[in-house]
Amino acid sequence: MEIIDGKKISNQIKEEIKVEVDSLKALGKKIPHLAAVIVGEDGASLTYVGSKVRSCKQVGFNSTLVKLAESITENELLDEIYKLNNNDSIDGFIVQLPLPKHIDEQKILLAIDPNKDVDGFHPTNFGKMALNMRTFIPATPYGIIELIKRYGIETSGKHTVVIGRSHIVGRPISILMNNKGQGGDSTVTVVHSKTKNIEFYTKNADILVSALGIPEYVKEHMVKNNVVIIDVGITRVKDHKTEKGYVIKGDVDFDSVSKKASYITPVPGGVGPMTIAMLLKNTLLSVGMRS
Ligand code: L34
Repeated sequence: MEIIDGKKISNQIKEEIKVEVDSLKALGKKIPHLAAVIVGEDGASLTYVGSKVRSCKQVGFNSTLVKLAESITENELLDEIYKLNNNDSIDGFIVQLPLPKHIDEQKILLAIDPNKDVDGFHPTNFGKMALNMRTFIPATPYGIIELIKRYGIETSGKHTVVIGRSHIVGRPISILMNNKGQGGDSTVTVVHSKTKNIEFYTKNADILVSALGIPEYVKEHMVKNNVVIIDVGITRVKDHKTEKGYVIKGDVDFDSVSKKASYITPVPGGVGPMTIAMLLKNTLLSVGMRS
C-alpha cells in the first residue's frame, strides 16, 4: 500500500508555479491576480479561503479577498461579481461555496465571466470540459487527475466508481476519468443516494472516488484487494478532546480500507491541498489566455 501524499505534490506544483511567476516578473509581465469572494462566517469555508490567499503569497501571485456579510442580498452579490468581471487587474476569481440559502447559486455562477471562472463552474467551461476542450477544470477533480498522473496510476480500461454526483466533484470527475487521454479512458460508474446496493458497485471498483461527505462510510468489506482509493470527503466531526474542538474525517475508514488498497489518499493531506494548487494553476492558465 502506498499513501498518496497530496500535501507533498501540491507543494511541488506550487514550486513549479512560482518558477513561472518569477519568469513573468523577470520579463516585466503582469503578475497573476486571483480574487476570492466569501459570504458569511462558515468555519471550514474561512479555512479554505484563507489557505487560498496564503498560497497566492507563496507562489508570488497578487490576491484579493472579498469578504461579505451573510445577510447580503443576491443583487448586492451580483454587483460584486460584475465589479470583478470588469476589473482588468484581476485574472480570475472564485465565489466560495456553499452560499447562504437565500442566494441562488446557479444565478451567481452564471454571472461570472467564463474567462475569469478559474473554478470552471460556469456552464460554458463545464461544457468545454465535457467535450475534452482546453478550459478551466474544476480544481478538486483536476487535483485528483494530477495525483493519479504523478503517481503513475493506470486508468485506461479500469473500472472507476464515483460515489456522489455533486456539480463540484462527482459529476466532473466522472466525466474527466471517462474522457479520452492520460488520466482518463476509464469505464465509469456513478453511484448516489438513489442507487440500490451501492456495495455491488464499489466491490467491483479498480479505482474508487468517494465524494459523499459521510465520515468513514466506505468500509473494508465494500472494496476489493488492490483498489485505488481517492477520498474526497472532508467532514468536521466534533471532538472536545482536541484543541480545535473537531477532527477532520474522510469518507473512508482509513485504518481498515488502507490494508486492502494499493494506493490511498489520506484526509487531511490528500485531495484537499491539491484543490488549492490546481486553482493557482488555473489562474496561471487564465493569465496565458488573456494576454
Ligand atoms: N467555489 N467552493 C468553490 N471552489 C472550491 O474549490 C471549493 N472547495 C470545496 C468547498 N467549496 C468550494 C474547496 O476549496 C472544498 N474545498 C477545499 C479546499 C481546501 C481544502 C479542503 C477543501 C484543504 O485544504 N483541506 C486540508 C485541510 C484543511 C483543514 O484544516 O480544514 C486537507 O489537508 O485536506
